Amino acid sequence: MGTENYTEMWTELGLNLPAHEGLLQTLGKAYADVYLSQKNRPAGMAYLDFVMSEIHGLRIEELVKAKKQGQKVIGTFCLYVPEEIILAANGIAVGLCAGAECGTELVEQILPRNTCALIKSFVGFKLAGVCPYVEACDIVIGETTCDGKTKAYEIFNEYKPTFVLEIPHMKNDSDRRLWRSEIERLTDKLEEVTGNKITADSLRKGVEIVNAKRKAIYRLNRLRAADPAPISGLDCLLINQVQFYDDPVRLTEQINKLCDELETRVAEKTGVAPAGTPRLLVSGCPMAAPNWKLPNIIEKSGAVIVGEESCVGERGTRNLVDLSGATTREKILDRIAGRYLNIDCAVFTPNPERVEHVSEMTRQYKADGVVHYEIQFCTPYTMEGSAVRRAMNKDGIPVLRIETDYSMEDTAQIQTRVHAFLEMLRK
Ligand code: BJ8
Repeated sequence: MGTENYTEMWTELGLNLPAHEGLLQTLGKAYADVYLSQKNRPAGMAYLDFVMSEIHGLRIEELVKAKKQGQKVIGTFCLYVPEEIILAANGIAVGLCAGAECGTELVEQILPRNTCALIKSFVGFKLAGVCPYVEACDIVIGETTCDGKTKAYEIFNEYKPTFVLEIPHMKNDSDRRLWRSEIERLTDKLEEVTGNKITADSLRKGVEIVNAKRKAIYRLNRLRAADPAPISGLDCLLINQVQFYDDPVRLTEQINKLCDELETRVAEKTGVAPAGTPRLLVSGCPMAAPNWKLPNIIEKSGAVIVGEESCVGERGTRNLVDLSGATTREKILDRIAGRYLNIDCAVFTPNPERVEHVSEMTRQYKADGVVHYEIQFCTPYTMEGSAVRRAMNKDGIPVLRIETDYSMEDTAQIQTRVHAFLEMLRK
């Protein structure tokens, strides 16, 4: 991860330079160990390697330049915040959820210790002054999803202006009306922050850009049904993580190019691992960058991940906004609201769609087993773990539940459990 020539920019953004330098070194080493050590990677992953090498450099330079030209940067923490509307206001969306331990001592002075690692991480990145994305943001949009996030935004607002969207926890008609009015409130807020009017045309353009990105990622996912799998789960996870930071049009082009290459690999039966390698689906909590611990253990143990049922995965990309017949601003916002309320996050009750989706994905991607990923102290996904296990067992698919955080202390223990699970699958 390069540090050349960006010191002035990082200073202007207010980063804590020594701490930031330490973070870049740790990240660079982790990326080399986890990603660059993989064998038989598609050539198209070179673009992602480049993006990662410049994740705090070139991309931030682009954001800073855009801000100087009057664009606003809008930070988000959840799939429920529609990127389409941010684009329609001529804003730039960046996903801020963080996937590494950072500033833990500072965080634990203001948040309970038993808060999930993802929440501690995004607060920690801000308190430690090491995230140029959050520093570049003009505003962040939070949401009332789980209790931890809902309350953490009150505190986060003391450090960065935070606008909180109310997310219903059920999907009845009254919830749909509430959500639709929240979409209107978000639209008003974005118009105020950016100074731009959101129109039917700008919404249509925003929807087309985001639909194209989701279609490309979905195309990529479908290619993973092949045996041998043409690309690793680690690489697909990276693409899902980078899509929250990179320019959406440029990334879409690169993913489509990668898919062209993968189609050839599938036709030639070229894989990242031999045919017959155990195929696993990972389901559960989101894995925000640079959270690669569990997939790295799984794939280095001799399995291949063929799908992610997660917000940094297919839960976030599978549904498109249907624009057919929607010509007015209101109609397009209706469609956007409807698309987002289909997301089957575990904070909803009841939430049978998610379990059905896990089951459908195991069939589509021919998974031999499911690893259910639960971030410690995440009540919604840990609670749903038993429902996922019961449903998969009915389908004859074994489930391994892993509850962990972002520390590396339990790596050996998880390795042992993953090895035992793979042994059982091979019998
Ligand atoms: S739509 S999954 S991105 S809320 S892991 S912070 S749930 S305690 S991240 Fe999420 Fe939106 Fe739902 Fe997706 Fe809370 Fe659980 Fe922590 Fe979580």
